[in-house]
Amino acid sequence: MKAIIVSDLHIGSRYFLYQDFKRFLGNISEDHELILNGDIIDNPNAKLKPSHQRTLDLIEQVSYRQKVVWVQGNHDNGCIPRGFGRVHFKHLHTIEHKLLITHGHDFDEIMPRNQAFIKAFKLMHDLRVKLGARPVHVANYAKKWEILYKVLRKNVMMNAVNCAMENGYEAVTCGHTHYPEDRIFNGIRYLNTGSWTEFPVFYLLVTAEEMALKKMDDSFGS
Ligand SMILES: [Mn+2]
Repeated sequence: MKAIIVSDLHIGSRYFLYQDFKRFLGNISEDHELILNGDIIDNPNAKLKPSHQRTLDLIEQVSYRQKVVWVQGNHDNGCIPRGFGRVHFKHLHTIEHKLLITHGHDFDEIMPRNQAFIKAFKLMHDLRVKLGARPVHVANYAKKWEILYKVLRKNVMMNAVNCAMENGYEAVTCGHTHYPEDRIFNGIRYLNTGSWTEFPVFYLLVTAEEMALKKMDDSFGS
């Protein structure tokens, strides 16, 4: 089975790189399963601008042609766009006993416990942008807070790895942290597919021979 996995598109967010994603979708071969690993929509209650709505429509079209799985994240949890093609909505997905696929918010013990802090953090970020700082997604801003960000990434990775190990998977892939990485921890491979709100963008390619985190322009011509 061949699959392509991406996460954290955040369709609807001003930072969603919709043109790049459109190009990416247009290049996926039909014999690959497309797996959208959470936070595909930024805010299910907000109306999408036409360019972002077109992205959703394209995903729907792809689902008539090949298998599309949408694994829910914390942003799009419970959000099922009405009459959305043949897309399969799931909480987690697996590829044989090779790979466990889940967004990763269930492994995050830091953010849900610190809502007040996160709210203050987001306000601070908004204010910076209003004062003229280069607008970036809030997760991108968080990366400047290195220690905090490292703790968050490590927490998600360790819990993901433990979960994979307990359930007999060789590898696990998540999104959520917006930080692409490919590591081995306690003998389990952990792959994070990053996000589509900042460059470079990544996708995970799974074939019978390999599992590889690829930068979009490695194989998709510009
Ligand atoms: Mn996200």
